[in-house]
Amino acid sequence: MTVKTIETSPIAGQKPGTSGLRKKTRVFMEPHFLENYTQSIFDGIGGVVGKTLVIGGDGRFFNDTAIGIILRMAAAGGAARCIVGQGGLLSTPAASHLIRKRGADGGLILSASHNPGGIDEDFGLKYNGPNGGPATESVTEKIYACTRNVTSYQILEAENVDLDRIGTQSLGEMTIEIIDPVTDYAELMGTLFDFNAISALFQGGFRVAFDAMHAITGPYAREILERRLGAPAGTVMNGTPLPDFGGRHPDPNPVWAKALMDIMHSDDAPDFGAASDGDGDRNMIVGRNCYVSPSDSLAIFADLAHLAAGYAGGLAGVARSMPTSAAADRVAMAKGFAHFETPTGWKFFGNLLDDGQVTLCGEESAGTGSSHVREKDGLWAVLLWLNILAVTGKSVTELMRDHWTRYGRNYYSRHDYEAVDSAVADDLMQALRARLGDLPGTSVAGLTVSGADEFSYLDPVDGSTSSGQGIRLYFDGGGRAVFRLSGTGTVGATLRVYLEQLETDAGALDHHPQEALASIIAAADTIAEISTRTGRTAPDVIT
Ligand code: G16
Repeated sequence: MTVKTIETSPIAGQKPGTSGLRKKTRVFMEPHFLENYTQSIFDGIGGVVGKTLVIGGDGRFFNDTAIGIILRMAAAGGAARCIVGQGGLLSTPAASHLIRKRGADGGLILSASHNPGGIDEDFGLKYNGPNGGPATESVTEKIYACTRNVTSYQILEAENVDLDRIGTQSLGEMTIEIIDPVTDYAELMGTLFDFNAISALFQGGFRVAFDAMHAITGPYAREILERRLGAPAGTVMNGTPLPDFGGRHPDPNPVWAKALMDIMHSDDAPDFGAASDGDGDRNMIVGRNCYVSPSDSLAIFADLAHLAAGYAGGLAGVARSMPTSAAADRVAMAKGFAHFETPTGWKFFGNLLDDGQVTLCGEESAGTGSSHVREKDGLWAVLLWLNILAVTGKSVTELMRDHWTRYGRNYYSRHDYEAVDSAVADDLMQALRARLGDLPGTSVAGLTVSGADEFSYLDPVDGSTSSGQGIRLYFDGGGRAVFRLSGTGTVGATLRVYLEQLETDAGALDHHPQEALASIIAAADTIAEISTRTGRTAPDVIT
């Protein structure tokens, strides 16, 4: 088998976003596109000679072909070993766990997460470091620099690897180990949660509906919920991963998981509903007639995670992304542990987790996780909820009501305007930025702006600074609106507007969030001139 060196030249548009590089699948399939980016990852991390890499993806269209190419390039680059999920499948949290458990030098995860899959939809590739977490900003910058200078890549001339055959095989000098993608992860979950208590809950007739959205968590959820915990067959819906996710958008929110929302709001609703996304790191939690916002889910965990064996010793601290509501902060302050506010992107939690400063992390974008891996983890969140429900004997609705009564309710919503013309979105943000100094004191929609700034983060562990991380408006009365452009879309720009209002009046905890936030929504629209600049009269997605 010979190593071929292929001449190439930089391809524009290979700047990684919030979580790796995401593009239309057809773009990834263009000549040299995947190869250029893979070579840039290898070069950006100082080469792969003698290294062990974990490789897997969410099974979307092009997953297996791309893994074949990456394996031949890793072999050409001198990697010692690649650990690959059978069929090329690994959920993002399972990949993170494997990197850590096997002491690997890093991993390549193929996914565009919650974005739809298929030849005309989205594909993505990201590098995770030896701690199992997404590449830090500095590594990402190095990779990006390499994409702008790449002149050639190396690839082994060889037959494609059989990704379905468990066991080891050789590719040139490199060893490939094909493993079951579920086993290690399922065992880890068994160490964190009281499986007996959750089993007993199921035996008592507690019913769960888990929507795997034809994405990666199907096999994991079937193994853990149905086989190990004894939930009835059929608990896991849409459990077979499909290359196009069955034509659905594998994003676990009330819009894209509407079928589950309908079940949970029906007369015969199960006790607990949950969904996970394309690569298994996001989660949606729904009780009977009770949607739990991701920010509230993090706050519940901050309050009650100690009820699960893995967290019985208490929490070091909790971190949330800046746009996430402050509900978890209120728990941390009441209980006396640390809380942190980071930019959007799981990579920003890595240092705090590695340094032992936090145990739990969460984001409004349907992500919660803990120090057990360095990614957010959809099934982990489902199991922690089930563990808490089993120990307390309460329903989701009762737990939420107790929580709001004790800590107050941070009414919260995110409004997304998708596929906005990029120049229009940039202008909107720039115009807002230019007015930050003038806005305090102005009144709009009956609300007075009390403060306005752009979020900048100083990492307390490595001292690095990340600026330009979202524009914040604060209103008298404790309300907040945040504006930022998504770093995960593939078409135009997605404007995200995050809206929050704290309510502590016990008689006002049951409003619909859109009603409770009506004034802030109106003020945000007027101040940012959303309708006039974009021509949109309503958001495309409300979470
Ligand atoms: C990724 C990141 C998250 C981030 C989310 C949304 O999630 O890992 O940290 O919150 O994107 O980012 P943005 O608002 O820039 O679109 P995932 O699940 O897509 O990998």
